[in-house]
Amino acid sequence: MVWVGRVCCRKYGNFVDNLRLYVRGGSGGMGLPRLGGQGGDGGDVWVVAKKDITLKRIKDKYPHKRFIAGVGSNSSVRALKGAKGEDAYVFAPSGISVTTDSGRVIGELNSEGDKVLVARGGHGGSFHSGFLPSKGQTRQIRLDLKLIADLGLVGFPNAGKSSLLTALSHAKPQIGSYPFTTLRPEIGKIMYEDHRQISVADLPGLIEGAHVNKGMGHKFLKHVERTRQLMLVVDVCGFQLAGNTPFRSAFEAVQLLTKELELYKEELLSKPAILVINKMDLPEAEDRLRELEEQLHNQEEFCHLLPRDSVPKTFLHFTHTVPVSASTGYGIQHLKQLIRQSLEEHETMATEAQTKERLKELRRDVPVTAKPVWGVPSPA
Ligand SMILES: Nc1nc2c(ncn2[C@@H]2O[C@H](COP(=O)(O)OP(=O)(O)OP(=O)(O)O)[C@@H](O)[C@H]2O)c(=O)[nH]1
Ligand SMILES: [Mg+2]
Repeated sequence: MVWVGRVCCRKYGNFVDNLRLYVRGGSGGMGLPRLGGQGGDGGDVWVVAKKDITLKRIKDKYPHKRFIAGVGSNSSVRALKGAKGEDAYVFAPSGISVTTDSGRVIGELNSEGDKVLVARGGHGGSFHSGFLPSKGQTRQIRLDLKLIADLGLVGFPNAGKSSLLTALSHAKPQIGSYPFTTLRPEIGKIMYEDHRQISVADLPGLIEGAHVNKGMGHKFLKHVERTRQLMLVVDVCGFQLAGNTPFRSAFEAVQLLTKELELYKEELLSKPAILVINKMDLPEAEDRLRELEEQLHNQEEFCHLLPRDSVPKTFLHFTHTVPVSASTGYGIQHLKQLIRQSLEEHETMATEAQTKERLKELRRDVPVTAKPVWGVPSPA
């Protein structure tokens, strides 16, 4: 049996984990030489951590990605001291580090309400400056989501996430035949022969209702936000949490996990995801795998198997679907290679997208009509 194919139509998602912004403090206001009046200072630009914001939302809401604070008021006979310009705020999620374009850290946003000053406003004109104002600070800054790992393991309890991490890396997480063996994330590193390392976060098991804080709930889902890609792990023979909860087949598990992610934050589904079908050493595994394969090829058609409100709005399309056995090691080497491939493809795409974006910005800054250069005759 070899089924390590792609069940994929949309190749990669568009999860945003970093963002480059143009920020400019406001210019100061003019002073008033006749009466010694002082212009108002320009407004400052701040990045502020706020709940329920994502980098993607900032990108969508401000496609130009320019944040410019207000200009200070000029000094006048009525108000010798001009008013300060209005501050501009960039609301961002917490778990962000704010850096300059060259990578120097300006500050970090770790919890809601944290603020980082990214561009100072110019001074208002006063006696000391001959009543002339100064311009505000201008900068390109980057907001980088602080990731805990490249890959995050997502699955129902007992799917074998910790066993898989053990098979892939040197990590030694706790493994148990009871649900919720893993209670907090553990990071393992997959080592490759050329010394490349990829970090994998073993996360607590997800259960139906996690988005409303059942099981490990939000605490767990928060960690999923901070990994570059997802690796869904299902038991090929299905899963039942307890005697009084329904049995879920592998296909149902995939959809229910998708639904939980969707209900918590739809954007999580735009991360590239690999599907690992574990426990291929079990006696009925081959038959169950064939069934799952067919169902994944026609996800919509098989959704009647699920309760209506558990059907996800959009189905996950995996970059790779890989049957393995964490116990026997079957498929593990291949999975290791696919993980690397998936991350590298995504990195290339992200770099290409960034280059394109920079080019677009450069084009915007260059005037449309080129000026003639000295010594070079301009075309008649
Ligand atoms: N037969 C078989 N059993 C496996 C395999 N992988 C894991 N198991 C068993 O499944 C049970 C659960 O494994 P864990 O690795 O603890 O599962 P988990 O997904 O980390 O579980 P939680 O931490 O509770 O979410 C253990 O008894 C493992 O020995 C496999 O490939 N084949
Ligand atoms: Mg575990």
